[in-house]
Amino acid sequence: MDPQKNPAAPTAPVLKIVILGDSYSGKSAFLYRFVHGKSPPLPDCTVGVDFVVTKVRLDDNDVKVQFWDTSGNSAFDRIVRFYTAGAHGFVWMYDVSRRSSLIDFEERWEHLVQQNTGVPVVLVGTKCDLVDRRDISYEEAHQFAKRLNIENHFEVSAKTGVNVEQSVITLVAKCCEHRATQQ
Ligand SMILES: Nc1nc2c(ncn2[C@@H]2O[C@H](COP(=O)(O)OP(=O)(O)OP(=O)(O)O)[C@@H](O)[C@H]2O)c(=O)[nH]1
Ligand SMILES: [Mg+2]
Repeated sequence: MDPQKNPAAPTAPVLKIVILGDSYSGKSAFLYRFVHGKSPPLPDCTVGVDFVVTKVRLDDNDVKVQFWDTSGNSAFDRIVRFYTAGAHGFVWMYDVSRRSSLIDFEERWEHLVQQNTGVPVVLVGTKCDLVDRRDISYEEAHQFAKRLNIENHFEVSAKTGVNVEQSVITLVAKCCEHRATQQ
C-alpha cells in the first residue's frame, strides 16, 4: 500500500514521538506501561534520552513509532532540545500530584510552545491513581491545554494503566493525519 495515500500503512516511515516533562513526573513509567502493559519493576531516573521503537495498532495498520523518553532533569535540557528536532508529535507530561510539574512546563519549553508549528501534542497528567494527593484538577489542566491550543488532554496512571493506551493511540492517529497533510 502506498504510504503517501495511507500514512498509517506498514511501509510508512517511522513516527518520532518525544515525551517531555518534569523530573519524576512519570514519563518512563508511562512508556513502560504502554509497551509492556505493566508498571516497571524498578523506578529509574532517565539519563539524557532513551528510546524505544514499537508498533502501535491503528485501525487495521501497525504504525512503527520511535518514542524518545527524555530526562526531566534540567541539566539535560540542551541535549533534550536537540532530540526534539523533527518530532512528529509530543507527549507533554505532568504529575497530577505536583502542581509545579504543569505550571513550570510552559516557561521551560517556551521555544516549543511558541513555535506552534502545528505538530500534534497530547497533554498527559499522570499518577491519577493518587487520589488523596491530587494537586491539580482536571479542569484547571484542561484550561491550560485550551489556552495553548492543545486539543487532547488525558489523565492516566502507569500504575493502573487507565487511559495510557488511549492517550498514545489518540496522539499517533493525530500524527498520522498531520504527516499526511505535510506530504
Ligand atoms: N502512583 C503512581 N506512581 C507513579 C506513576 N507513574 C510513575 N510513578 C512513580 O513516579 C516515580 C517517577 O517515575 P519515572 O517514570 O521514573 O519518572 P520520569 O518522568 O521518567 O523521571 P526522569 O526520568 O527522572 O525525568 C517513580 O517512583 C514511579 O514509580 C503512576 O501512574 N502512579
Ligand atoms: Mg525517566
